[in-house]
Amino acid sequence: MEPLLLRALKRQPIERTPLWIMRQAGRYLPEYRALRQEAKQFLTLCRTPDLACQVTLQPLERYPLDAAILFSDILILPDVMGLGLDFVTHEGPVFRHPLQDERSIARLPIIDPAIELSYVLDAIRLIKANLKDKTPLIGFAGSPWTVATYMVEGGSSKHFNKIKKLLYADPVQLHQLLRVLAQNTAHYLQAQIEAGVDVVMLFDTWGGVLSHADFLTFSVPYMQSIVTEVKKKYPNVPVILFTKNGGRQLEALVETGADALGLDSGANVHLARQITRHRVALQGNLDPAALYAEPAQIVALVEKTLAEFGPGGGHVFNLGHGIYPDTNPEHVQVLCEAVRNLSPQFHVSQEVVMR
Ligand code: 1CP
Repeated sequence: MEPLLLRALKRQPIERTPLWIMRQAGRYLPEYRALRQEAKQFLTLCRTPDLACQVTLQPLERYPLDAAILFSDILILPDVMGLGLDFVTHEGPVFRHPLQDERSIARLPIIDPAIELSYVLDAIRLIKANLKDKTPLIGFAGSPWTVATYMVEGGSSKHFNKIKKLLYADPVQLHQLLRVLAQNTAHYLQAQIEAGVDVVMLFDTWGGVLSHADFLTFSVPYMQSIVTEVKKKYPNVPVILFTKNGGRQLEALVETGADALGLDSGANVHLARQITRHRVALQGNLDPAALYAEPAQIVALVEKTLAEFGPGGGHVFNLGHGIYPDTNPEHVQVLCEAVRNLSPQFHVSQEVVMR
């Protein structure tokens, strides 16, 4: 039988709700901090398959999670497209060669992931060999719009002035950039699948900063073209789309042909169920800050979340966004046990649910 996560993403009947955690390998784990200190640079972890593999597996050694997620970053792609990525302490990601003019956009290459991103593909093969088919592996990339914000802003941004200026002053250039990114991203995700990932996810972290009309123009079509390209070659590999603050955009996201949509903690789950009408699975959406609560309260919040998603398949438990670095690792164990213990009651036989 297929792993629980894959059956849930395909909206098949399941016996309990699967759980994985965004940023499950990361700074809240002391063993991650130790490896990170040894490697000195975050990017060294990403570029060294053995280290990326070790970090990917760390949370699975501690917790009974239902998926592993490749340890990498959405900004690895623009790095190898020639922008040169650094992570600066207290500043986050910074590109040495941000996109500043038409020429720099026109020069962007179509890359061959087997060459430029071979270290990611090697990491995937190593992780898969270690997971021994028990636990599925999630591969990922950023959405073209989200990655473009970093490429044009030069790093993280609060107000997105530069990319919004490009959007209004020269939309043709922005579309050109998004087209190249969509093509590279589709090839990159196909290569990740060839190397062994079982599911792919697109992180559209900044889709929510666009107006509804601009979201339909500058984010959705490029995610849709990636879904189409991936599905053409790998129709059975589930694709998850996660637009942070995308609760208003669910109909457009369903129409991309994705198998599942991630919901952030602000999303109205009842409304999301009504809009999506079981055409996709839903993933989420416990507030990452809920893990600051006492164990008994965490259990109660898990039950509340499960009840909001309601009975039947098509739900993958997750946080609404990445886990915070100052989360108590013992509280993650509480979360795992609560989802395991409380979710079976939401998956009684179809017959009972129908009545
Ligand atoms: O050790 C450290 O200090 C590095 C912190 C870190 C980590 C652990 C960064 C820097 N990236 C990652 C790994 C990462 N990034 C994963 C690994 C798998 C996992 O366990 O989930 C994933 C899926 C990502 C995806 C990612 N990177 C996103 C999308 C998801 C999200 O959080 O919204 C984004 C926006 C990034 C960019 C990025 N990389 C790192 C940071 C601090 C940031 C965010 C910068 C910003 O806020 O603008």
